[in-house]
Amino acid sequence: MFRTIIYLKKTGSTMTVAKRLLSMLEPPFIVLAESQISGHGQKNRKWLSQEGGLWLTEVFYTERILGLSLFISIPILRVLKKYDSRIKVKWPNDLYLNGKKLAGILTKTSHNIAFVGIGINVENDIPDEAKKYAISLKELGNINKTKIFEEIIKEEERLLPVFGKNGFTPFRSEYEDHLIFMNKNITVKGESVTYGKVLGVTNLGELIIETMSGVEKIVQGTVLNL
Ligand code: BT5
Repeated sequence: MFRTIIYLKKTGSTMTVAKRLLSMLEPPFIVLAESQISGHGQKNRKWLSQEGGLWLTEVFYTERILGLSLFISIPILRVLKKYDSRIKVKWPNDLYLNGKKLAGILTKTSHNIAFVGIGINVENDIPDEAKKYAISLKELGNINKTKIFEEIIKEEERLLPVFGKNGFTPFRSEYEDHLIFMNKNITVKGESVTYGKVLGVTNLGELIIETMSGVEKIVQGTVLNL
């Protein structure tokens, strides 16, 4: 599926390049960079992107938007788990190891086109000031970035048709099995702040929380506990 891969040594952000390339290139394609100067997450939060990490944006057509951002964590989780079985997912789609962030995913959609930004700390060192919240696979030993990239793309290409046909539903229980804070109390900041026990996720990817005033489903937000 992803036969076109644009490789960049250094760029601002693969997200920005991918959007610009859309006027010249037919999806699906991938923009991959060795390093990014202005890598970003949601709400323009800075994403540290030194050489050695896996930084890419995938662009592809999709008829299905709901559940996409949670679904994308599944092929990545499956591949990374081969290297450390303790890897967990923090709703909606961050991957964590030992309570620290290993990978972040940024999903944007425009009509029926998905822009999926994936950042994984693989062979990069984590700067001292970020060591309290970030972790790299490098700490587990010699792990090859290209191999991880190829494995993720292969797994994603295998699973995307399943997602296209059935949505997030077939992946929901696997996701919940790896969900950090499952059955624990958390605080989520979305349109408002919600406190309660995590019961799981819906087939559309909403987080289900049992609060003092009943069960709530959260469409978008940030879990504040990590
Ligand atoms: C994300 O945002 O987790 C999505 C990150 C997506 C990055 C990829 S890299 C390729 C593509 N091009 C881009 O410009 N972006 C995408 P968010 O949930 O907003 O998390 C951002 C927060 O993660 C920051 O505020 C830091 O706390 C933390 N962080 C920043 N850099 C990190 C890193 N390298 N490893 C772990 N945590 C990091």
